[in-house]
Amino acid sequence: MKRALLLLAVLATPAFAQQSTLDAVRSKGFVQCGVNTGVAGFSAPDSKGVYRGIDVDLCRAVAAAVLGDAGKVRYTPLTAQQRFTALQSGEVDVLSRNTTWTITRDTSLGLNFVGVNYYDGQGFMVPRKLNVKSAKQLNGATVCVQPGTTTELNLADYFRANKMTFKPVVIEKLEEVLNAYFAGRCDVYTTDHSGLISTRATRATKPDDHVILPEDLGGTLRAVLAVERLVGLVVGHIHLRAPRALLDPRGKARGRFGKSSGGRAPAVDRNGLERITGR
Ligand SMILES: N[C@@H](CCC(=O)N[C@@H](CS)C(=O)NCC(=O)O)C(=O)O
Repeated sequence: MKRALLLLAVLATPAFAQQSTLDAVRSKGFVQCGVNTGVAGFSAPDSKGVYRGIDVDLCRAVAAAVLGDAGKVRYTPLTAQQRFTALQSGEVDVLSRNTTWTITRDTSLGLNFVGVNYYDGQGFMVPRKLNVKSAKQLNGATVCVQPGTTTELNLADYFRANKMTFKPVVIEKLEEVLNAYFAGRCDVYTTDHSGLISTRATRATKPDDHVILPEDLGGTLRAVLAVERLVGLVVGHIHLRAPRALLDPRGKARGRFGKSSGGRAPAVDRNGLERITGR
C-alpha cells in the first residue's frame, strides 16, 4: 500500500506528469495568453470587451497556427511583477506582453525569449504646465514607476549618471500608477516610449497637457516569451511570415509607419504608434 502511494506521488511530480505546452494547448482547445492589463495599441479590451492590439494579434496568430482558429485564445492580464511567475507556473502558455529582452532575464528565468515584436526605448512624461523641456531638468523630481520593470532600474541609472536625485513613487497596478500621475502625486511618469504615447493618447483627459521629453534612456527589445522551444518555434514561424511592417518598425516598415525617430535604433516610432492607438 505504502509503495502504491509512493508511486502515485512520484507519478504526480512534474517530471512524470510532463506534457508539452503545445499538447496541453491542443487538448484544452485554446491558448492562454499572458498580456498586459491595458496598454492601448498592444493589449486592451475595446468597448465590447474584445482584446485588441499587436500583442493580442500575436496570441491570435499562435492560436491560428496551433488550433486553426485565431479566436481560440483566452487572455490573462498580468502586471509586470506577475508576468514571469505566471509563465513559469503554467498559468499562461505564452507571454505576449511588453517585456524587455535582457541578458539577466534570458539567463535566469528558465524561459525562452522567442522573438522581438517591437523596438522601443524608455522616456519621461511630465505635465506641460511644469514647463520642463529636458530630462536634465528633473533633479529632485518625484517619479511614478511600476515595480518589477527594467524601467525602475534604468530610472535609477539615469539619475545617478546625471548626478541628479529623484523620489520614486513605486506602484504595481497600471490604473493606480496612472491615477497617481494624473492626480499630480508625481511630477513625472516613466515607462517605455510606447507606453507613454499610448497612455497620453488614451488615458489623459487632455493629451496636450502632457509632454514626452526628448530623452531616450535606451533601447528595449520587446519580446514574446515562451516556456518551451516548441512554442518558440511556432512564434518564430509566425514572425517569419508576418508582414515586417507590423513587427519591425525599423525595417521596411519605416515607409508605412512614417517618419522614423531620428534614425536612433532601437527606438520607438511615435507616428506609427499613434496610428495604431487611433489618435
Ligand atoms: N519593458 C519594461 C516595462 C514593461 C511594463 O510593464 N511597462 C508598464 C508600463 S507601460 C506596463 O506595461 N504596465 C501595464 C500593466 O501593468 O499591465 C519591462 O519589460 O520591464
